[in-house]
Amino acid sequence: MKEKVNSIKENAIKEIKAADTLQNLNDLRVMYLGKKGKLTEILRGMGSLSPEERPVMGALVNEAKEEVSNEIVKREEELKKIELNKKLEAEDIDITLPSKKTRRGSKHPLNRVIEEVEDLFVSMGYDVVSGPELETDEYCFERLNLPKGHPARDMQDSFYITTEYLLRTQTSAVQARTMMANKEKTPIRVIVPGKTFRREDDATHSHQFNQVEGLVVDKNISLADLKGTLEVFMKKMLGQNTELRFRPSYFPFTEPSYEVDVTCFKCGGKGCNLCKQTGWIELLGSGIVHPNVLRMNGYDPDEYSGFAFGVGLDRLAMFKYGITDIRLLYQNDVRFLKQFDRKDEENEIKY
Ligand code: FA5
Repeated sequence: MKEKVNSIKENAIKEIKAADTLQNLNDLRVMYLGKKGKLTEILRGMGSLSPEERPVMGALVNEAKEEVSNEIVKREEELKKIELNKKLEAEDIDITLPSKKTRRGSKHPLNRVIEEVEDLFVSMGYDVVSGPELETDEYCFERLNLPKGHPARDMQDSFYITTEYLLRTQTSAVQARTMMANKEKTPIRVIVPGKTFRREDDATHSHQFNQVEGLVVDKNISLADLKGTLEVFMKKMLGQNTELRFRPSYFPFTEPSYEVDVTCFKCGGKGCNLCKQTGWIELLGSGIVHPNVLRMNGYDPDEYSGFAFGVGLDRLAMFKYGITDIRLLYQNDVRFLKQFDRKDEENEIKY
């Protein structure tokens, strides 16, 4: 029996040393030390021994079990190390490989134009203000010298939500809001970029478009201030050679009023389908603030005068980037948007 114990032990130690996985090792643990394991079975069979032999054999088997168990622990440590090294090798990262390129979107042409306009006017001392897109009839029309039933209301085809509320047709609504909000009735110099809405739809008209309103109210403001400001504005945005045409027009909230056209960028003034053969494209409306508007919004027209303008920002973007259909600005076609790369944003963080 003694030889049997020794031979089981030696076999066990040999097999444990040769085990090449933790699973393998565990199988050996069960095979030799488990409830039905080879060494445990010998302990069970000791009933047939004499009372003197039993403690001797018991001690021998327990010693063998301990040796086998120690051997298992040793091999387990070795195998764990081997497996960890294998894992580390498999997960090895080559930090010298080039990184995956992150694809970045480009800034929408309209946002570029809006930011450029804001920067220009802020540099000239203007404040940038905003107003609600869902506007009341009072601010969109009445406070701009357009009482209910005024024939000039037909100039703009509006989206009414209720009889009192509409989607604003013009950023001019914020003219009245700004004058009313200025309780001390001090001079005003603001621009208002924002969305506007009308029931129109063709290559140069969209049902949703953007305008930037300009309003200056102060003492001794004249037409020369308006003209000078618009010249600086347009030349900065469209280039020093840009030609402007001031065409007398009518807006109920300005007197005199002008529409300002710019040479058609598609045909260079020769006449084409885009400019309806006129050689010009209308870009903005403007004028000297009507005394009624000043009065209605709390300014004394004998003391104050002002100028105002409303520019179509979509048209401005079309001019600047040579876009011949306004609808492209709202379709989110990546092939179109991708063309506006980020080369003028050199100061931005590069990835
Ligand atoms: C106005 O909206 C006036 N509020 C402008 C104004 C402001 C006049 C201050 C006097 C003083 P008008 O309807 O002409 O004016 O529109 C101004 C500009 O908005 C147009 O010249 C054009 O560039 C742009 N615009 C008008 N309708 C559309 C449209 N449906 N789609 C795209 N742009 C448009």
